[in-house]
Amino acid sequence: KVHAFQCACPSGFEGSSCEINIDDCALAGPNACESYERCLDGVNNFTCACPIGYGGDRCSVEINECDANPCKNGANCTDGPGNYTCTCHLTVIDITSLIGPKGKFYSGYGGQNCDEDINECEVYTDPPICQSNGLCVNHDGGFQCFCPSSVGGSSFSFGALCESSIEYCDRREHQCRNGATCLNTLVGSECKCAPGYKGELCQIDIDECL
Ligand SMILES: [Ca+2]
Ligand SMILES: [Ca+2]
Repeated sequence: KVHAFQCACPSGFEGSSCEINIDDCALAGPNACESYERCLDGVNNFTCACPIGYGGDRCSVEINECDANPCKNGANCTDGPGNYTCTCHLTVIDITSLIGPKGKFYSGYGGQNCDEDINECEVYTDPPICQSNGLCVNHDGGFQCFCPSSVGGSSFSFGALCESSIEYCDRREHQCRNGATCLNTLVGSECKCAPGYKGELCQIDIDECL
């Protein structure tokens, strides 16, 4: 009888000299990973080369790309297959009731990750975001309108967008007293006092006895 020998192979190998690295992917079958083609044979095990967006030992886990918090400044994140979508949180300023359908403005951050400042002063030109020829100054995450002191001579503008205007004479602090008449002027207003009164607001009762 020929002297036969048999090696006790370490696990993962076979063959008369244990020279064969067992194909663990073939053992696991066509669904070893997401597919057999993505299976990488190892020694007594296999690993999976997952397609983008999938993970886990068998690539069966759909990665939630939103877990890394890619969306900034209060934006909502929507997970997708291998990607994500940010919905930016924008401040809506609506003055359509004053200037019509073009009077809806969006302020805040834009871009794919909602981390890029929107330059509201440049984005909005027709009409500009600041009404009444107000000066627009952009800043990170917002903007500011500096309202002109005079609109059309006798009124001034106010509001976040300088969207409102009011006659100087309607300003509460400039209300004339004691039956005086308010006159709008180019730089503000003045009070035309009734007889017997004086002062900026005609608040002083003239003492005729002096
Ligand atoms: Ca995903
Ligand atoms: Ca801005």
